[in-house]
Amino acid sequence: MLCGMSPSTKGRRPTKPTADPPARFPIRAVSKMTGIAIDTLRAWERRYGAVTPGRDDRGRMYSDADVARLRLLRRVVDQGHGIGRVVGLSNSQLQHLVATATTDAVPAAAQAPAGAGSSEPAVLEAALRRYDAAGIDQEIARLATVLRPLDLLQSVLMPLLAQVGDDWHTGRIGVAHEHLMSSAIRHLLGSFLRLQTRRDAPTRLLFATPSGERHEIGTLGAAMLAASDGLGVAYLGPDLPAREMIDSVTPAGAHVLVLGLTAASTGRAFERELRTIVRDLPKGVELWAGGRGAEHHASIIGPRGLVLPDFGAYQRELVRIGGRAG
Ligand code: B12
Repeated sequence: MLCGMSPSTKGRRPTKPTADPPARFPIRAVSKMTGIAIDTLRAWERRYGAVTPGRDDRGRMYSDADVARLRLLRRVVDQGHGIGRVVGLSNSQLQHLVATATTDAVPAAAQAPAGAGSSEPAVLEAALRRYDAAGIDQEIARLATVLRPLDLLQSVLMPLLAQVGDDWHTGRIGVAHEHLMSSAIRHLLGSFLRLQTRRDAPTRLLFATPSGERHEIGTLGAAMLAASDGLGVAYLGPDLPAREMIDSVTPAGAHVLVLGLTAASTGRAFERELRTIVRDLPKGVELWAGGRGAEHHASIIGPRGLVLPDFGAYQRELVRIGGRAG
């Protein structure tokens, strides 16, 4: 929805109506979604005011409306129109230009489907029922290109896992489905972590789940977030005896030990492991715990460490120790 052109802004896009949905796509994702090179995006903005993206501490953030307009501009420019000539047109005028064009210059494959950032739960559910691992990978990987790591984790992967858990618990799906979805998510997070891990990061965090706790995805997600924030990460994985963790902290040069605990993290043996960690963790090393089980064991962890209710709280701690908010 774009208002008409006033003479003073000839050639410049009129100011944005406030109704636009929140800006949520970084420039790299927008370049992929529109097929417009990053340098061109910057030039179109700087020289012609094609769109005026929002900004956060990591740079430009584009809204859905920005992406839609850029796609239109690209199609018109692909037909041979000069950006300087068409940038002042409204979206409906641009659509008219496209519609009247003899040939549509933009190949179908280059056009991203509408609502690129939103996940179609039905898509993932249907893929899961068909045991379509590639379909699950593709949908999650698509979301990973358009969402910030924190949003991917908090608004897609964690709710998806909770849904899978409920569906398993109510018998709507089987254990095999749960395994399929959790391994797809584990692999994706693992490859992200590998891509983002830096060897020279000054501040390092060690990640593990205690002995008896085989649920690792929340912890792996936390490791991925720390790596994407530019911090050093050593991911030790699930089900690790307390002694092993304690003995690894100093040689690993870790400043923080991060534990992941789920609702399944219960029992005397488990509590003994936690107490050993709290008692023997070297002084000066911080202890952070997250996941539903962390709140359950706050009385053991609390005096010595931090209980983090969700990834938002966790992200704030990462920033406190030098992470750049991803
Ligand atoms: C995937 C899964 C498995 C996989 C794990 C695969 C893997 N490599 O991780 C496998 C198949 C191994 C498994 C096994 C079992 N599971 Co299981 N599992 C799940 C499932 C579906 C997802 C787990 C997960 O990753 N959750 C992550 C999120 C969704 O959990 P959350 O705690 O709500 O986390 C929130 C925050 O705390 C934060 N967060 C999460 N982690 C972290 C970490 C950090 C550091 C931070 C900062 C934040 C944070 O993010 C979330 C959203 O905000 C859950 C369902 C669920 N709702 O969790 C069941 C679930 C945890 N499992 C359950 C059970 C019972 C089992 C088994 C005992 C089953 C059995 N009989 O064998 C075994 C136990 C294994 C063991 N010893 O640990 C139950 C636990 C119920 C209970 N109260 O005890 C659940 C809840 C399913 C259910 N609805 O009943 N499971």
